[in-house]
Amino acid sequence: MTFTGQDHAMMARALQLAEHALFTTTPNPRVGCVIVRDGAIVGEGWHHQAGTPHAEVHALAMAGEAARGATAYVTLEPCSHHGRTPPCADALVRAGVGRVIAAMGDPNPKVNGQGMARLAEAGVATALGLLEPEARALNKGFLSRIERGRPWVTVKTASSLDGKTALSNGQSQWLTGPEARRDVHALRARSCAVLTGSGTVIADDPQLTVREVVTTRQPQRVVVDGALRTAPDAKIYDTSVAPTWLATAVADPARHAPYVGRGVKVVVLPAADGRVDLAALLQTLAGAGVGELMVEAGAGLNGALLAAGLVDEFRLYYAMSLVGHRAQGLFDRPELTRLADQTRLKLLDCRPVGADLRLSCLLEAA
Ligand code: AOF
Ligand code: ZN
Repeated sequence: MTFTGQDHAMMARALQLAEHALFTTTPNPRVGCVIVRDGAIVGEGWHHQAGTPHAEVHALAMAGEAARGATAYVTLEPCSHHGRTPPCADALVRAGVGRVIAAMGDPNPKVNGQGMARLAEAGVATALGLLEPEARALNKGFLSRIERGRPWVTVKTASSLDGKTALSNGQSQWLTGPEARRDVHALRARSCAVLTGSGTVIADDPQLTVREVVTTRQPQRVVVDGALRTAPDAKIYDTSVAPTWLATAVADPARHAPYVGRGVKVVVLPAADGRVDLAALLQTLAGAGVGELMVEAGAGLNGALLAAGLVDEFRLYYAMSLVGHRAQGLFDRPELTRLADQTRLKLLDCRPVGADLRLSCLLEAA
């Protein structure tokens, strides 16, 4: 099917609606829906939060009788399963919608084509693939979790222009300015979880919560601490603020007790040389519904994730300052002896944020 200019405009609107819930739907995808009758929008909706009605239900409620014979634009294939809510495909059929255009199929094995099939069986005209790249980008975490069994991993760094995060004496606050900090909090707010390492917890005692932008949900925190070096009274283990995971190679329950007592979920993972298996950790997190994982860690964990091929995206903030090459860098990795071994990134976006510079990049191979 060829799509018209109006089809594009309506799907773009549906994507815009889905973005209203950027911070809140995890582990569910962000989904928007627009219902159009005779060229006019008669219903709009988006999925707000897991366990609450899906996008189509809100849009159908707004459209009422006007949904009969109308076209529904949905950013994700309508569901066919009884989950926490009944199937949207059935609701669309019942409302008498004449045509459903979905930006992309839902890879959730419980749906996976059955939503479109159910609509087609009921005589509804269907089409798939309008603004699909945009729809996939919006739900890169949900898709990664389902299609690859691991979260979409974005490593965030903040450094001087010469790529240093801290002086060799450990001084690190602050390089980048308040605008960049707010931008980082927005990235945290959309993430299902934020990952850090024992070194960062010991050096900075961070909370890794969202404070600079408005949100109703805090991301989970995950600490990689192979040898249990972090203090159980660290701020990040205050689980009254947000859930915290502790990933360790130490299997002794007696040593877990001080963390467990604070409500921390301790996961024991396979390890080599006391360093936890990061691929196994990501698999565990995906299994628990973590789609978008943001990494705010030091050069050690950043380098280990990079070496293990587990980084998808980079969000690099640069202060317009120079601190010299004796300070601490961003990615700790074995020294390269051949330039052919360099990690190449693809630049997606480059913009000033306050007085700082922000780069968004993908791993070139991704
Ligand atoms: C839709 N419209 O707006 C969304 C869908 O646990 P439940 O019942 O909320 O179902 C969650 C699953 O439903 C989720 O994993 C995804 O496959 C689909 N999400 N489907 O028709 C929506 N959010
Ligand atoms: Zn649904």
